[in-house]
Amino acid sequence: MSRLTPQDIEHVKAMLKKHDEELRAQTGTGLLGIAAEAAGLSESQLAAMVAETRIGVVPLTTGLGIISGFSDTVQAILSFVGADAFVTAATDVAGINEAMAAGVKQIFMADDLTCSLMDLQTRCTADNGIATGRGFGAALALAAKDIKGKKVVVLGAGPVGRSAVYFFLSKGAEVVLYDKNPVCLARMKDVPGVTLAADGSEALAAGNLYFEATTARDTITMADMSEDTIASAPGIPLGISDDAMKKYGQQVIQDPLELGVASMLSCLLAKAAGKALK
Ligand code: 2YC
Repeated sequence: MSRLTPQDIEHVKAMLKKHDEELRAQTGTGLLGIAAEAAGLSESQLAAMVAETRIGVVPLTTGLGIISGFSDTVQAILSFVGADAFVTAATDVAGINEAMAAGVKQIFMADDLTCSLMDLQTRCTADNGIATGRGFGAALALAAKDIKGKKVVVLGAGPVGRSAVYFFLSKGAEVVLYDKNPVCLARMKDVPGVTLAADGSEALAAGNLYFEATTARDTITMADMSEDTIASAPGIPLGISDDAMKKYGQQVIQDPLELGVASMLSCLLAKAAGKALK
């Protein structure tokens, strides 16, 4: 999983409204609607659930430490989709205590390995990797109108890619999957509806709906794209080459944190309401 840099997220807060409009143009709905689709909720159901939240975002100094702007950006994304969210003044355990004293219902925390939103009442949790796979998967499915019976190409079989595979399968799509790590790829070999590709080119040749969830650059280039391509690309750094982005950028769904955090919220609230995420 890639660790964000302050540069990755420095413009997110100021661009939230513009990004929401871009997502609406690409998928037919905004950040809240995509997050709802990711969790199997209607937008109005999610809006009603979000209105009942009170989320403490607690900065953690463990390991490689604080990422400047990370907690504030998470808080801005949660607030943008209607949550009552705040960043604790204290970090680490003191921050958790501060959140408890402030009567929070949920806590958001991220160390170097795990990023999680937790519901104190139900003890449900939502993981950033799993939610990001569902959120970017939902965005691709919405942008493609209907993926039932269609082939979706997934590059990257890590936590995000695998979560997206299961989301696409739940929507009746077929998946062609590639990961350069044969161990990661082999984990998915017996999943019904999943075909393993021998390399990236073979995978990309299988269809024009792309899901890019690798940590490599230039996994998708100009030669792989056309005006019919739709790509959903959570991978950091962006896997789509600069020249392909220049020509086909409107057809690429991407952001460093917004869809993942909004989908963590929707997946947590769905689970806390007893809805099993199919
Ligand atoms: O500022 C803080 O509280 C830091 N402990 C946050 C570290 C986050 C590390 N994880 C990441 O950068 C990415 C995020 C997209 C979420 C998952 N991995």
